[in-house]
Formats: sequence, structure tokens, C-alpha cells
Amino acid sequence: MIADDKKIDIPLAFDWELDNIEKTIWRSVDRGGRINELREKNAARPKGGNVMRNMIIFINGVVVLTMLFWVAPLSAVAAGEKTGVIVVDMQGDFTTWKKGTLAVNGADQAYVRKVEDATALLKKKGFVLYGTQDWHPRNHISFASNHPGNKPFEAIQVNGKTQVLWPDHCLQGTDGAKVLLDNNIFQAIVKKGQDLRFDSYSGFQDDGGSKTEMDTILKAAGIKKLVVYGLATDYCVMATAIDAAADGYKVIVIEGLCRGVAPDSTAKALETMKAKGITILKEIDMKKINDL
Ligand code: VGL
Ligand code: ZN
Repeated sequence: MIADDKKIDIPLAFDWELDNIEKTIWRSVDRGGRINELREKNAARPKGGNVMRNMIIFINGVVVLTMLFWVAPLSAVAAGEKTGVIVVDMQGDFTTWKKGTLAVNGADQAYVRKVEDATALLKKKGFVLYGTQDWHPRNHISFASNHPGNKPFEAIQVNGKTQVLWPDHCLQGTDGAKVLLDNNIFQAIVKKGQDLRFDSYSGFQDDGGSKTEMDTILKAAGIKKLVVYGLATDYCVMATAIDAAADGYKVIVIEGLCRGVAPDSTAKALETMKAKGITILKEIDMKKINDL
């Protein structure tokens, strides 16, 4: 730490080279025009959050200073772990704002704006955005209107499976099926629920076991971690998050960016997700997301 005065040269210029994330060499040019090396040693590969680094400064081959300092990676991409975001079913029919046919409590204009702002922030942080879109044909199995004698929100047995019946919603090509956020921000919007025989709460697969293109797209993009939120907590958010975890992604659900169909099933959904190793955060917390 204490060095011979003569050996401490105040750098006039820094010329730095980022060889790779593990080894950084700064070269300083001192008043005498000599090139000194400031070598950073033992730098740990950043895993997301801030990392401790040990910098050892050599001048003319002599160690003059060692110090520990914290650095934050430039972004999630620099941290070597690509993070994706799945905005689930942010569609008019699920919002009270657009007077949707299957409006979820609390999915008002302020909620959609909050989702919009959060999504823009995550994009700015370098996260890659994906959306899901419920996209049903008129004769879809989940529509109560296709089951004479039954009413919306009733659960019936169809081919040995429980099927909750819903009001007609997210009919292909209708305004209510539109994704409310600017569609251009998304790397891809994955449609689901197109097979009239099966419901598909999950963005990864339908109840018949047919996969959507979601996993292939995410794997191709090198995504390892997913932040998931949207509508509805107790159905499509839960199913999407659970399938993501089963496919090996680290999954974070942002509770404050979700709204649920019913309070009891929403509380249960949060517990079920937690039990499957999914991290539930009340709101976006960049440090917690990066550190996972
Ligand atoms: C959803 C019910 C029916 C959802 C979709 O997005 O959570 N819920 N279809
Ligand atoms: Zn649906």
C-alpha cells in the first residue's frame, strides 16, 4: 500500500483494453511517457450482481497498490446470462380498461400502463422481450357458448379432463385479442389456444401436450432466466411460469405486474409457483433478478 514516492506516477491518460470479462488491463502513461500496467487479477466472472474484484497495480514490475472494489456488470448480457421477459396475455379481453369479455379484476388502464413502463425498463436493461397471445377459434372447447346447458366459470369434465368454461374471449382477429403493448418491442409474440380441442393456459404447450415454439425460440436466443408477468396470475401466468421452470429456466414472477381472476386461486397460484422453485417478487428488483 505504501509506496516509494518516485514510483507513484499520476496517470495522464488511460488506455484501456477489455481483454475479456475475467482479465482487464489498463495501461497508464505517466508524466515521463512511460507505459505502466495496471493489472486486474483474480477477477471473478460477474454472475449478475455486483462482484468483488481484487486490483493489483504494478508499476515497473513492482506492486504499488492492491485494492478490493466492487463493480457492476454493464448489463445482463455482459453478465453472460441472457434474461428474457414473458409478458403473458396482455390483451384487451382480459382487461377492465377495454371492457373485455373476460376482464380480470384490477386490470385497468393504470395497470396496463404500469406493465408498459416496467417492460420498457427491462428492455432498456438489455432483457429480451417475448409475449404470449391467447388466440382462439370460434368453436373453441373453452367457450361456454360451445357447451349448451353450461355457464361461464363452470368447470366440466371433457374427455377425462377438467375444463373451466369461459365467456368467448380472444377470438382470432378481433380487437379484444390484440396485445395492448406496442407489438414492435417484442422479439416474438407466441400465439396459443388455436387448437379448438384443447385449452392452452401455458405459453409453452397446450393441454393436449403440443408444444408452441416458445422453448425453441428462447433456447435459440440463449435465454437462461425468465421474468414472467401479466394476465392472469391464477391461469396463464402460473401455467407459463411452471412450464418454464420445468424446461430448466430460472423463473421470476413479478406479483405486482400480474392480476388474478379470483383472490383465493391467485393466492394458491403464488404458493404453488413458490413450491416449484419459482421466485416471486412483489415488484421489479434489478439486483434480485440479476443475482438469481
Ligand atoms: C386465460 C382463461 C382463459 C389467461 C386465458 O390468460 O389467464 N384465462 N384463457
Ligand atoms: Zn383462453
